[in-house]
Amino acid sequence: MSLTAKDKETVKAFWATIAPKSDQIGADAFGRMLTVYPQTKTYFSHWKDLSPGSAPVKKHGKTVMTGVGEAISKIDDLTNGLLTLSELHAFQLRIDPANFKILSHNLLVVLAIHFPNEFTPEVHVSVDKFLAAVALALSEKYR
Ligand code: HNI
Repeated sequence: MSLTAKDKETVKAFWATIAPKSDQIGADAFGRMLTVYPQTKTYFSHWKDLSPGSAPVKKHGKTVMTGVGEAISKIDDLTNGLLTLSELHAFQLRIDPANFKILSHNLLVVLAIHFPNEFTPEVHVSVDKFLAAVALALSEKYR
């Protein structure tokens, strides 16, 4: 299930298209994850307001999208490229890696809502593969 050259090209082109709305997409996806999968809220219990659209949710949504953008720049070697981020999530934050899939799912949903015309089945499959590869790379340090 590795990314083909065509997948990489598709992901990069799509990400360039969504770039102007990146912050909003991050915030919506992250806020949606906390609402639809409330078990994910345990990691953020130290925040005052976990409701969709709140200041910390917006801020962290932006942070996550920065991470995804970084992953795109390292798309040819995600395991090494995301090593530091994997260590952080595994050893410091102790995030159950099942949550990476949950966030990916929410990102796909929000991308489809914001870009119904651009989010074709072809884009969907490549972005899904890419996010699965990112989740795998982030899980690397758990072994
Ligand atoms: Ni995640 C912090 C990227 C999934 C919980 N996360 C970060 C940071 C980045 C990041 C970047 C900031 C790092 C730093 O400060 O150096 N996270 C990503 C990416 C994904 C992801 C790219 C998946 C695509 N993180 C998740 C998931 C959870 C998660 C699924 C939990 C459900 N992340 C956290 C927490 C922090 C965090 C918790 C620290 C937040 C804080 O309090 O500042």
